[in-house]
Amino acid sequence: MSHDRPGITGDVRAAFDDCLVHADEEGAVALTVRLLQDGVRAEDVLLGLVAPAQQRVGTRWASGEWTVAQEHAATHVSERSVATVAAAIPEPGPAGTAGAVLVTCSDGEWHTLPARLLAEVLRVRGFHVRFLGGHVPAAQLVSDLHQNAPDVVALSCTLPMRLPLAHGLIQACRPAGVPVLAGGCGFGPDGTWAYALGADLYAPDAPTADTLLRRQWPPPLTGEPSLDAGSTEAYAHLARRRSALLRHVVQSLQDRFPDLRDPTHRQDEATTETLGQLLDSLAAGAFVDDPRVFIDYLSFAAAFLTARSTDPARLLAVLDFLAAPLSDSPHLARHLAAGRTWLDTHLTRPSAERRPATGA
Ligand code: B12
Repeated sequence: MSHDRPGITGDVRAAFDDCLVHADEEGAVALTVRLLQDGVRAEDVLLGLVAPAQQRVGTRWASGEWTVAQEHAATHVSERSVATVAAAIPEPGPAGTAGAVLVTCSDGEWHTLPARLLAEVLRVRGFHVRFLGGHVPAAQLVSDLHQNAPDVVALSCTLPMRLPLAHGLIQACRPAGVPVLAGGCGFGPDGTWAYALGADLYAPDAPTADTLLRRQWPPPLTGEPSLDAGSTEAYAHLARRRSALLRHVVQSLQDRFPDLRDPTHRQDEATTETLGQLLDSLAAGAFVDDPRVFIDYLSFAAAFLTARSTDPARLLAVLDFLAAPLSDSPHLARHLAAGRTWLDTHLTRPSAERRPATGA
């Protein structure tokens, strides 16, 4: 995505960043209003200012420079700015004169800002947009489809670990005959996983989405999932045992690293959440049969732990604890081994300290 957009100068970017750093909502809103009054296009504010600033927020949070609270405050400021732009976008003609797009995230997905940016750009470009936000279960989506009859569902996925749930949403649109346009980093490089799940279209960004939608409107229902039975069975195998596996890994980890035990149980919650995400990433990787999903999560987790002064080699121990219970699924064992190889190669710990892959 190009950052060089008319009216979005280095000074403007620095001023907006400053608003994010200081959680200055009023300053961000005033800056946004001024840019629009100066004739900067709404789309350029959304994609040339807010989106890249939000990506920098991600870098600051992941590197430990910012706390979660700072990230939340900054994201809220970005959301205020998007809302300010949205309020200035003229409504498209009456319903029926422009295409109707329903923008949604799958369940388990709370990254609503990327979807909202898409929604507003499509609105600027003349579509009628209905925005459902984050964490939408398939049954709720279907009921909304019946009530509001959109021409297209635009599905945003940021976390690859939510791919199986995104698949549920895509398939839920089928009986209603509504095509699905997929987008967001969670669908992988070039939208590989969007097509595997049966999406009809994939676009890496909002302008490309607009181009694709206008090329053939409404888009035909061409998507066909290409998941093999072994992969979905391996996913289901892990999903069925998720709770028991999670208990086993949390317990084993706390036994090995007593500092993780916390009498107030506050730490337990964080450990359980992280390990749950690790299991979901392994399951999602098995589902689309691509080791990059699990490796992508391990790479995030290793960087996240390192930035918070926790030895990322603990991830190796986690994979060891999973090796025995998952050895009955060659599919899952293969994805686990790929993750272990990645950690072995990328963690800079003396190899003598590492435990063998089978040492559960
Ligand atoms: C803000 C944020 C959050 C906020 C979200 C708030 C909100 N209202 O959106 C909160 C705090 C909820 C959050 C939580 C988590 N987050 Co977060 N988050 C971010 C952050 C910093 C910014 C996201 C964002 O707005 N990006 C800016 C937009 C503009 O970029 P974009 O996503 O590429 O979207 C554009 C295109 O992809 C496209 N697009 C998007 N959707 C669609 C859909 C269609 C149809 C189309 C055509 C196009 C399209 O258009 C968008 C606009 O240009 C990112 C860092 C980052 N670099 O993005 C991490 C990030 C996404 N989060 C991450 C993680 C890990 C998490 C957590 C798991 C953390 C945790 N340990 O709990 C949780 C998961 C919560 C959940 N279940 O969803 C990781 C994901 C890593 C991975 N590969 O799995 C990231 C990348 C951070 C990092 N540096 O590692 N997060």
